[in-house]
Amino acid sequence: MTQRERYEDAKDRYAQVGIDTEAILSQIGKIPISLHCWQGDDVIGFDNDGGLTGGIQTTGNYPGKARTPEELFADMEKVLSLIPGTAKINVHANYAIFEEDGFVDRDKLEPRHFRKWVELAKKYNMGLDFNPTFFSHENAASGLTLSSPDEEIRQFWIAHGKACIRISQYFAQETGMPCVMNIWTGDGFKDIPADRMGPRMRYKDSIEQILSEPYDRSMVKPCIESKVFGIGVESYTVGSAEFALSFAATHEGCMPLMDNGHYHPTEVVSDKIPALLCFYPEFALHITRPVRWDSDHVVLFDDETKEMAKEIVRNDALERVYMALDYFDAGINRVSAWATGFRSWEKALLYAMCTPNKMLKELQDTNQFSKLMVMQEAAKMLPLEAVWDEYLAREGVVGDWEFYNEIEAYEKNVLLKRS
Ligand code: RNT
Ligand code: ZN
Repeated sequence: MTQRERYEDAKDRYAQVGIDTEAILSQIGKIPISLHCWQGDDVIGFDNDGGLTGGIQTTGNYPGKARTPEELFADMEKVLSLIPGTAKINVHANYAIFEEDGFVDRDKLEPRHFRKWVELAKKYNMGLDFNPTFFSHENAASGLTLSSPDEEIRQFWIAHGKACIRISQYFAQETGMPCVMNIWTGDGFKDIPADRMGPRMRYKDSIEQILSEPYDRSMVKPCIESKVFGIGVESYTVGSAEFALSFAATHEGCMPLMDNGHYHPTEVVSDKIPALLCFYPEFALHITRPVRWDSDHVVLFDDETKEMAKEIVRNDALERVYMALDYFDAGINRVSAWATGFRSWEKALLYAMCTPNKMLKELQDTNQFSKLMVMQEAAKMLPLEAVWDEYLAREGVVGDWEFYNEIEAYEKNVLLKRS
C-alpha cells in the first residue's frame, strides 16, 4: 500500500468517528510554534565566555556544538528543513551578534545587534520571539538581578529589560508578526531567607519599570515566567507561580508564562491550562520534559505532552496560547534533539486534533463515565501514523523512519568536522 492509500484508509476511519482529517491537515501547519535558539549550543550564546548560570544546567558533551553564529544558524536551518509546520525563532539576548563595531554590555544592547536574526527570520518568513538574559553574567553573580537589593545591579538589569523591549519592538516591526518577550530570572536563595517579600517587591517594581518602556501593545507581548526552584536556589525563588500569575493578572498587557518543568513533580500544566483560560485572554507556555526535576529533556510524544496539547485544542485556544519549546540536551546530537522536540509537539497537536473531543465531552456531561473510559482508550488506537505521514509528505519533510539518516549525514558531514 502506498502512503497515500494508507492515508485514504485512515481518513475514512477517522470520518467514522466524526473527524475531518482534511480540515485538520489544512489547519495544523499554520499554528506557530516558537523554536528556541538555545538548544544548539547548550544555552551559552555569543556575549560571554563564562559558563551557564542562573540555576539551569546542561549535561553531556556530545560533539559538534555550534560555537559561532554561522554554525548555530547552519544547524538551525538544518532543523528547519526537518520539521513540518510554522516555526518562529525564539532568540535570547545573550545571542547578540557583535559585528565590526564590537561588544556592548547587556544594558546597552540595540536592535542592530540582532540584525542577523531578523535576516534569518525574513529568509524563512518567520516571526521572532525574544528573551532578556538575566543569567551568565557578572552582574548576576550574587544570585539576584531584578530583585537585587544593590540598586546599581538592579538598575543595570532594568536597563537590560528596557533594551529588550526595544529589540522586541524591532523584531515585531521587521517581521510583521507579534513578538512574545519573556521575562525569567533565576533569582532566589539556596537556603532559608530572612526576607521573602522584599525581593518580590523589588522584582515587581523592576518589571513595572521595564514595562514602562513604550511599545506597541498589539505587537509586543511581554510575559513573566515563574519557577519553583533551581540548582543553587532550592529554598526560594523570587518569581514564584503566585507572584507571576498575580503580576500578570494585575498588569494589563502582561501575560503569565507556564513552563511545565517549573512546578512540583506531581503538578501538571495540562490541568493549569484550562484554569488560566478561564481568566486570561492570552498566555504563554514553555514546553519541555522535566524528568524528576526541571531537567529540560527533549520533548517527546508522551502522555503529559499529549494532555497539554488536548487542553489547548479542545478548548479552542490555539490562538490564545503562545507555544514555545524550551529544552537543552548536550548528551545527544543537538540537531536531532532540536528537531525531535519540535516534531513531538507537532505530533501532540495532531493527536489532539484527531481525537473525538466533542463526543468524549458529551459522555462526561451526561455522566457516562464507564463509557467515557472505554472510548478514550479506543481513541488512542486510531490510525494516527498515516495522518502524520501524510502531513509530513505534504510539507515536504522527511518521515520518522528516514529522519535519522538525515541526522547521521549531517553529523558526519558537518558536526564532526568542528573541532
Ligand atoms: C529556566 C527557564 C528559562 C530558560 C531559558 C533559557 O528554568 O525555563 O525559560 O530555560 O530562558
Ligand atoms: Zn522556560
